[in-house]
Amino acid sequence: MAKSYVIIPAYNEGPNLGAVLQQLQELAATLPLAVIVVNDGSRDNTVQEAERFRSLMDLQIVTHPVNLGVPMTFYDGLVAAAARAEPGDCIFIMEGDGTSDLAVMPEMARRIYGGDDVVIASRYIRGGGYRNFPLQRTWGSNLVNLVLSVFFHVRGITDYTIFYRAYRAEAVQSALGHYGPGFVTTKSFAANLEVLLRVLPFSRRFSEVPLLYDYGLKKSQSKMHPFKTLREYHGLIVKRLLRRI
Ligand SMILES: Nc1nc2c(ncn2[C@@H]2O[C@H](COP(=O)(O)OP(=O)(O)O)[C@@H](O)[C@H]2O)c(=O)[nH]1
Ligand SMILES: [Mg+2]
Repeated sequence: MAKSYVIIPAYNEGPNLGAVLQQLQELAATLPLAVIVVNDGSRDNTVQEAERFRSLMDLQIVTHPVNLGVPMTFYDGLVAAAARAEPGDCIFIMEGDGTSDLAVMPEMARRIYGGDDVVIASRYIRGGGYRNFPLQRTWGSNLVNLVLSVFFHVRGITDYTIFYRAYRAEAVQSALGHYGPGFVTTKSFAANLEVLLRVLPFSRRFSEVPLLYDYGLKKSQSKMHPFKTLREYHGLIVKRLLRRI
């Protein structure tokens, strides 16, 4: 039977991670899944929170002794998942802060098992949206997604910056094999767009499910560095225009 591998990047997510893993443990009763927590040099109780679930679910904890940032976390999480997954399995990336609504996960997995290559939890389709998100960030996010959809337009995709996505394992495995350690070159949250661009050449079918992104669920501080991220989105657009990516 097909299985889902759920990667959770976690940096100082002690206040949220227990609740996220608890929900995943409940979901595992109906959706066969394995969780891969990539603890990125957290200085709080993130590891202890994850360890509580070791005997309760299929849980792998990958630890970076020091904080390496989101791009290396994606890379190591994807490498770990790709090594274990069958080509027809599903690989998720979600957030560790409680904002990735697990209610949509079964539908995302169902679509991957049905032949989609990438399924995105989108804030920009009917039924999706933002709740309790700071106004400047909502505007910023809208604008960035508008710009990215112009430069990177992928049919079926409206949300280019959300972490929460499902990938067909085969697409991830092919992309990792092709790019090797050069899979991620960015240093900020823009890595999320880069991951999408890396799997694109190995993917044909894209779809989205609506996500209500409720930032009020988050109990930890944001680790987004807006300027660094924007600069790197710009860098990826330039590379795209030069046809280097
Ligand atoms: N591994 C790792 N994860 C990170 C890092 N920074 C943020 N994250 C994770 O990436 C996700 C998004 O970060 P978050 O602070 O929630 O950003 P925001 O929701 O955009 O404000 C969360 O699951 C974080 O734990 C980091 O340096 N390393
Ligand atoms: Mg978040």
